[in-house]
Amino acid sequence: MIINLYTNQMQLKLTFKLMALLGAILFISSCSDDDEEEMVPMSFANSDYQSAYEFTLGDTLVINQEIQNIPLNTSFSWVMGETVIATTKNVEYILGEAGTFAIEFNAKADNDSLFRAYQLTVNDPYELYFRPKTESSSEYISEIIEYKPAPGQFINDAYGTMEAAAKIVGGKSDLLSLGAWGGYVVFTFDHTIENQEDAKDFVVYGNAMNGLSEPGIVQVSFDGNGNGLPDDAWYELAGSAHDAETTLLDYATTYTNPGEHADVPWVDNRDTSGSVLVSSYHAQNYYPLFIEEQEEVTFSGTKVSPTINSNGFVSIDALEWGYVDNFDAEYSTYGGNALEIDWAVDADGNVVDLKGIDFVKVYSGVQENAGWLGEVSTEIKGASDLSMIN
Ligand SMILES: [Ca+2]
Ligand SMILES: [Ca+2]
Ligand SMILES: [Ca+2]
Ligand SMILES: [Ca+2]
Repeated sequence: MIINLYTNQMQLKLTFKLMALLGAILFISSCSDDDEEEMVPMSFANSDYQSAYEFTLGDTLVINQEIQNIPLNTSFSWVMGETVIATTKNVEYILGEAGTFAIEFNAKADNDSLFRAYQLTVNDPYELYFRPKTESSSEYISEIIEYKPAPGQFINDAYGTMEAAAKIVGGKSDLLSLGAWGGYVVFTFDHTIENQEDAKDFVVYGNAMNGLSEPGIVQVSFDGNGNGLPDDAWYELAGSAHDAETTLLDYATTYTNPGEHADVPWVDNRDTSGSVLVSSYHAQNYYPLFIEEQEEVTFSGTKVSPTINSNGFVSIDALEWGYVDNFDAEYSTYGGNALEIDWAVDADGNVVDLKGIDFVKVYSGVQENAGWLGEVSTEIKGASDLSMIN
């Protein structure tokens, strides 16, 4: 009996030990299951990816990575050539240098990592599309791309027709009126006008005289996509009055066709209205009858306000510099206004770096009825590449 009792106790102890061991094994095995779940390596959601990119200088490179199972404390890096351009999962980077570059993306965790390589080509549009002048290049305008004057006393008449616009090609002896504020002409040359360093670059000829300035505002554009069309970014040459208190930026005015010889009503985007007043000296409808918009037309840009003196004889003072048909200090030297491409600013007023320009837009910068002078309206007689006339 004693032996039996002893044996039973032994069996009981053995059973407890086995159960404890089993429990431990179960515990360990369940723990190792959890570990395996956390150890699933990170991976790209997409196995195929675009590895080669082509951009234009100034574009923004954007690549978004989709990655699964990213462990905590994972660090990311994008290296372009030798330069770290981002330390985030996705990259957004403005390309400021032309050339061909290798890009490496790395994701690194304690016991895991991912890698991808890319090839990037950044094109300089000036290298691709700059049209240098040659022996046979003309210094003058080669083509009128668009002529859309605002209403004015010369519009639909001698100086305000499509025929008049065509005449300022190739010379500087004919006159083209742009009408009241906003009316414009867009032209090009047979080569790119180079931005000469520390020197003005092109001249626009007008009919300004002392006391008779009608400032026109100039915008420029480079054919950055090389298609020969002015569908690229435009930049305004910020003349001396660009930041003046009396200057209105983001200005717009809509003119309505009166359908006859009558004052042409307008309303601007500041809820001001007025009219381009007709005179008996010009008996035609002042509204441009050859443009597409025959009900009403809207122009937009900057409005400047030169001083108009009306003590007896009306006269209009020149703005200091940077405008067309404007009798500034240099006007007599050039017989027109010499302009600097470095004056170009973007819509936020930031200076832009242009190596050359293909397209020029000139628009009337003033909205005033100046007594016997009629509406203040910019006239131009042509334009030339200043580097070819010195
Ligand atoms: Ca220059
Ligand atoms: Ca273009
Ligand atoms: Ca005029
Ligand atoms: Ca004039």
